[in-house]
Amino acid sequence: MKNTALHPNDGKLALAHIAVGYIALFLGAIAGLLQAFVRSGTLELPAGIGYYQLLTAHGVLLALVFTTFFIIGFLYASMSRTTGDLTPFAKKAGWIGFWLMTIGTAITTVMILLNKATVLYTFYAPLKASPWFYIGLTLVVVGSWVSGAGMFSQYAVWKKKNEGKPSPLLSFMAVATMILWIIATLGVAVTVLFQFIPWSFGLVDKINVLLSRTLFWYFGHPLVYFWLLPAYMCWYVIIPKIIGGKIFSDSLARLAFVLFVLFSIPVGFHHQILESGITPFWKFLQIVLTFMVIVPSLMTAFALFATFEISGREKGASGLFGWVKKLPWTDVRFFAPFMGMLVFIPGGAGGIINASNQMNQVVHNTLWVTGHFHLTVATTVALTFFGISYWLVPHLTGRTLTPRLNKLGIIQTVFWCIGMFLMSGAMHTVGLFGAPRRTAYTTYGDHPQALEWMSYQTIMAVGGAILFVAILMILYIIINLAVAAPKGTEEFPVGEVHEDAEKTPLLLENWKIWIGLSVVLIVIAYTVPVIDIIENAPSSPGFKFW
Ligand code: HEM
Ligand SMILES: [Cu+2]
Repeated sequence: MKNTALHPNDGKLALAHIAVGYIALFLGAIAGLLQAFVRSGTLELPAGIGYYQLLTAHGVLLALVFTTFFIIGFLYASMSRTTGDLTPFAKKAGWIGFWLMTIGTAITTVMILLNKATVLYTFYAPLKASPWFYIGLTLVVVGSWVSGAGMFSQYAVWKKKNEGKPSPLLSFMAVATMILWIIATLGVAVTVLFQFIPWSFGLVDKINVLLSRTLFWYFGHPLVYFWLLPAYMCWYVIIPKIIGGKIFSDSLARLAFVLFVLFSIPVGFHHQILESGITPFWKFLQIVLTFMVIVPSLMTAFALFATFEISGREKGASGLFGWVKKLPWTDVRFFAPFMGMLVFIPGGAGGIINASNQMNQVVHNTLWVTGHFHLTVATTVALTFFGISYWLVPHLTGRTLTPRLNKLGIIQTVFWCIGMFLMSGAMHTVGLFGAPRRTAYTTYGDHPQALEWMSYQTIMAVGGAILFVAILMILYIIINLAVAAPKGTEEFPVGEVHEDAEKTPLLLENWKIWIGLSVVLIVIAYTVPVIDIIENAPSSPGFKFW
């Protein structure tokens, strides 16, 4: 493994992805800020902009574009760092993928801005957007597949040169993440290519709504693990190095990733608990599989705290919690992802509530759900991605993270946590009182219950404003790290495995077994209900309500 900076060409590829990701973050956050103000009744949108138009832009730009671009950039950088300079094929695939994704994003964004695709980021049928919206999304997905192919070939070349050795942990994790992504996106590709595109072009009149939603959620749940796994890469491999410790166990980390690949896909029905037309047995089965994901999640929590404690004790900490003081609290490369980890505790607990049949009835389609994913993706994942950017961007541009920018990063993290505590806390609470998500400002004819929600929606707006300040801060820091910070070398931290850890069994690297098992689970969980849906679910013409 080389320790110097990445090959400049590999660095450019990663940087290009990260740049598009941050542009999407900025645009999406503007929409988010406006939404929070509209919902509280403080703002009326000018120029005929619709609330749902903004909400579509927010969901697409943040949940789909910011995440996917950042992740692919980070994964490419990780591959180059741990398996050596990218092969010409991997590099070419990376650039073709980048341009396909960027063109797709541009088409999709323009359609949303033209108000021709106000269908929210879940694009539920029978809402019908311009075909170009779906074509843009298809290009994003196909582009990501091409990038995936580049990473797989890079990995295969390394394996061939290093027969019998386990691959570098970070590359193994990048490959696992892309395998999960490709299996998952097959579902959304099928529905978009065979259902939405022909239907939105008018080639067919009707669409099987339940089938399209089922295929969407076949993708939509693993999507959240596609966001999380790169954050876990940082937690498992990068944080140990930053805190001056070692990776607790290489095998445990790999096993956790394999389990995520297995259990995060055949579980989409937990987003459809209240959907009619799916027999309770199949919902039950998929919810049982959903809860299996708790196993690798708790393994991760265990391994991380073990790393923190062992490293603290090796530095001389004593007592039950003495190691806490040994953590580098003033280093933003540690602090931001660590706060992300902490927020994942209530975030994960909320997820268990959402996935539980009875409790889901209480929170379904309320602002509680929105509160939940602003903790998980918009805080745990986002803060970890910021934490990665603080060293990755200067590493790629040949600059350094200065003490001033480091300090600003700490303040940014604190702002984010305070803003999110207010916004997400108010969303969770008012959701329990029944306030619906995805709803513009309304008092429902001054209904007393709806009036009760208003003070919470005001707190949401205050939190949203603080978050937006934090967005401006992170952009200021990133731009500085990219073009203005002093020249120098910033480390790409990669942890080493603790001497006491067990040797890694090569079985964990046998992708044929894991992909095979994943397919078996998917076939068991989906075949019968999907045949039932194809045969019996009614079809609907399209609607345009905006
Ligand atoms: C400046 C920071 C942010 C603010 C002020 C904000 C605000 C909001 C608000 C008010 C809503 C709810 C709208 C409704 O249901 O009526 C919302 C929805 C959403 N937000 Fe954010 N948000 C922010 C950052 C993020 C980030 C960083 C992500 C993801 C990485 C994200 C992902 C989402 C998603 C996926 C939705 C759901 C969209 C839908 O229901 O179709 N948000 N946001
Ligand atoms: Cu889910």
